[in-house]
Amino acid sequence: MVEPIKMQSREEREIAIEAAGFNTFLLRSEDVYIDLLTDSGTNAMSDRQWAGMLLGDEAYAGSRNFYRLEKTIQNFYGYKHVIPTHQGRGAEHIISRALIRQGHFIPGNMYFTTTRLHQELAGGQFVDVIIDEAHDPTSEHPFKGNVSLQKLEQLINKVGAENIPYVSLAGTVNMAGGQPISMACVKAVRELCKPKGIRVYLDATRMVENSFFIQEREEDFSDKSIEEILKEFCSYTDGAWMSAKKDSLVNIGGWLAINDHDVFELARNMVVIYEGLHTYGGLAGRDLEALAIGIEESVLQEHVRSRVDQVRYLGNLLETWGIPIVRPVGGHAVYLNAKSFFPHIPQSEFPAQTLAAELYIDSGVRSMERGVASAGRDEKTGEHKYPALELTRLTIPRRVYTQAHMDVVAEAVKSVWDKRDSIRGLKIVYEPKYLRFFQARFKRISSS
Ligand code: P61
Repeated sequence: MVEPIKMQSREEREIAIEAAGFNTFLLRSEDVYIDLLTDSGTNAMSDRQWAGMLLGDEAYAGSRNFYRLEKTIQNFYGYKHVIPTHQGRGAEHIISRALIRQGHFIPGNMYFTTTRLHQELAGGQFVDVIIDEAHDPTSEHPFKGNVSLQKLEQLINKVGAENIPYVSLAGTVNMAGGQPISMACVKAVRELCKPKGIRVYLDATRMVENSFFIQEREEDFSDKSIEEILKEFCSYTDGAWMSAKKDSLVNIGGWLAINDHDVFELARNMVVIYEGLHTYGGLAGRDLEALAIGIEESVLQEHVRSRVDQVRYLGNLLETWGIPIVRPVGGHAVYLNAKSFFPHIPQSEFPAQTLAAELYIDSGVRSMERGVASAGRDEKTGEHKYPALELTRLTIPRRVYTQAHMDVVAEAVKSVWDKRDSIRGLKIVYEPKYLRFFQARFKRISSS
């Protein structure tokens, strides 16, 4: 199937971004030329997946597609019990409400927007225990998603194991640049936590891509398959939540998987309040089928390699022109380092948001801010949280674009790079309370 795309004039794009409050989330997709906003739900489904869509068993209860999906997740991820959800944040909501109480602390390898919000809404406080290198865009550490065991241990000693419902691990780490966590690290976290009775839960959203990096970079794993690495990694955790819209190559879907039977029962009961019956979780039977097939396809070596290599191709092109990006290039996106791109724009004037808006105006390429707008405000002081990383994400959907598209994107970024000195920052003029970056509006700061 093909879809016509529009190439608009610069003037038309100026009007569109102004109408969108300089926020790429508020653009109409019709007004976008190459869409690198996200790899979430934007992947192309295969012929097998589309064929599977015709096999939907849309029974309210006990759909055969659910049992196939359950078996597939048990097979590939290795967990005992499975609950489907409409997408990742549905699963985050349920696991957070099931395990977190007021006054709890949840250590994790860097925050993710929706994950942290659900943990906070359940009464917990997220604590970042990722290694320091993750906050440095120039560090070449091969596993920048690793947990600092020292930071984790310090937190446990300070607040007590009984106040830590689980360690929240993500593979790969989205906000750090799609950076992986090593097998050695998850094992060590497990060893530290197990005797203290602290559970380890995994955000498995891009764990297939993480497994590829383990295969490539970690000793003893080069001759293991993605499938074997994925299953071994998950075996060191007690459960996982998943946004299947990424690794699993579907447009919608998610799940929660849990080994402990009591926690599973609690979560399975909650899913009927917020998502739907526990055998469909807000999804149609056909979606469950496409997801099961997507999981099988997602672990194929050639698929993962070509996917990660395409991301690197774009990163390497940008680097040859001296454009600052997060190193090493991660699994699903190239992250422009907006602080270095616009050293004259202070972080309070949203350099990464500015870069996303300017890139769109210049070329019609849509990207996403991952900096101060995404980080939100400190609840107590009301001030912006200023993250060390101020990034603009060029996210590559799976099986959608060609290398030629990557060339166009690189040239588009180069064009903004060449005029970077003349570009001014933004001020925020509207922001909602939760996850403000999705709906906030900005205006250009005038020169006078
Ligand atoms: C993305 F700007 N990611 O990267 P849901 N965990 C992880 C994710 O990457 C993730 C979810 C959980 C998106 C969509 C998105 O601040 C944002 O299926 C590691 O989207 O509910 C989603 O899964 C949540 C974009 C989400 C954002 C939050 O583009």
